[in-house]
Amino acid sequence: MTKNSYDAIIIGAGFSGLYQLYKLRDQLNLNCRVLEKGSGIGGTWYWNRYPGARCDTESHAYTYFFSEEIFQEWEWSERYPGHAEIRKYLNYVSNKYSLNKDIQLDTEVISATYNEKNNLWILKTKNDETFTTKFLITAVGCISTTNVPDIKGLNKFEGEYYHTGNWPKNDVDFSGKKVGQIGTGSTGIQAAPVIAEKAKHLTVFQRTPNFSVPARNNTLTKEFKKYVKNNYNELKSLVKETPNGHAFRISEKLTFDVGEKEREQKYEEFWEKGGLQFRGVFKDIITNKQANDSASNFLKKKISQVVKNKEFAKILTNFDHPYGCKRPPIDTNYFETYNRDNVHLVDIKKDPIIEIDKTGIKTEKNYFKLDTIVFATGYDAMTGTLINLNITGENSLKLKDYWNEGPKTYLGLQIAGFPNMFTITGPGSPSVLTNMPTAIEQHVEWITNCISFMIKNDFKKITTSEKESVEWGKQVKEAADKTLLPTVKHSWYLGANIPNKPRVFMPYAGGLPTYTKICENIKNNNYKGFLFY
Ligand code: NA7
Repeated sequence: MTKNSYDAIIIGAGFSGLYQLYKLRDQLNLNCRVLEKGSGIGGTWYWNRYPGARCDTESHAYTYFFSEEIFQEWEWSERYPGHAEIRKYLNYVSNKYSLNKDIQLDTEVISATYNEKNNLWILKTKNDETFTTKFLITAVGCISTTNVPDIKGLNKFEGEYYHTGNWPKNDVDFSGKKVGQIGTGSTGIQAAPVIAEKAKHLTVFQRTPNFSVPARNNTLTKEFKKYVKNNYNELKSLVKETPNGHAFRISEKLTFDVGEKEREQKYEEFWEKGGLQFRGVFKDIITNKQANDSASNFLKKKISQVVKNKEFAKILTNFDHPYGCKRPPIDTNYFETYNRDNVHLVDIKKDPIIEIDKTGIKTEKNYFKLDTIVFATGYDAMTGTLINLNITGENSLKLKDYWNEGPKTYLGLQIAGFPNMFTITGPGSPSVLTNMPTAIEQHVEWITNCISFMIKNDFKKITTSEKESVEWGKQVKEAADKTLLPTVKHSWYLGANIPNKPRVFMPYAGGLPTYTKICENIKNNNYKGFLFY
């Protein structure tokens, strides 16, 4: 084997890339290389260092479960891990298994081309290196290609501007600055309170209001840490059993199984508990519009009670979608931030941004002088990064063209016409609808088993068919249509946040346990739907 020639190349060194390297290298003894664009490991958490950047999953679930040793050795400090602590954790895992020596940093893959004659993938990098590999595994994350909206005049702005997903390594100094923040998704809701505390003034430009429940973050007590350590097996089983891969269960009760008084008590109880588990208060919140209206009205009432400025409260609660059907944010003092004297809110649905000039943002009715603009405007999610890798499969088929009308995959794991390539948490898998490390472990283990099966049977090539992909696409659609999720107009789950992106509901909404069962049945049925040569 020549230099730069591998059994497996993994693109990306986040949660998925690290675990995949460990499994293929240390379990299957393959010669592996991880190629990572960043100058450090961490994936999402390498890039997302914006003020307030923190995971929305509780730390005792946002963790690897594959190794009890890691689980017992590592100790999270807070209920929700912050970005720096997550990087520390991933570096600890990487050092523990000596993964670093097989990770090449500062290496951006700019193309991947399947060579049919030799049944190999050829990868080119930005720094002009060429690699070949038998297996290509994309571990590029679902939300890693940033979306900076194409606003007229942005290039003329003389202040500083940043996208939250590409935040400078050295912290940005907001002191004495007039800051404008565009976007109020999970990221914007985390960032605004922290920026407001540091900046002279913050103007938030909101397109769509977002439901948010208090995170109720705190430092973990000794007792809780002990509980976590003593319950490794229980927690490991729990995250695999719940539809979203979190360490909380969704209630079996339906919203209208109980009377009004009990319903309100439940909402209050879950509001006090805080976090994403609010969506588990009743079983039918995401599937029944009336049930959803009830929960949405409770949240609307809560927000209106917090925000003192009546005009702001109206803008913040003028919802156009059901609760939980866009990715639900959780927050620390987000709505309270609008009670500060140095914070202003602009409803850009009513007063749209016209252009950016040298000194600020011009809306239809106003002008906002700014020193710094923060784009918390999200991502070209799920397909953007894969398409940008410039992947070409059999018969010179480009992924970009194959996905012209939306992503087509088999199980979100493989793409017809792209042999020996696996996509960890690809479109068509539960991915972003779950706690990511849980979904990642399931995918990595499935891929490892599949490659092991090929090695044992001396198969050189795995692919899938167009027919299977179309069938799987129908199942993904059916699962989504059983919920209210596809009813949202502006949802990145549907690609609707990116101009001209096809509108297809991309993640599998049938729940992680159902999905895992489907994958296991396929595996146990000699990988039905896959073709081996
Ligand atoms: P999101 O959830 O996509 O939020 C992006 C926000 O930016 C959202 O409020 C958008 O409004 C707004 N946006 C996007 N484009 C524009 C333009 N052109 N003009 C004005 N406002 C715009 O991204 P996040 O980074 O917050 O969260 C991503 C994921 O990270 C999150 O779901 C978690 O999984 C972690 P819109 O709602 O589209 O009207």
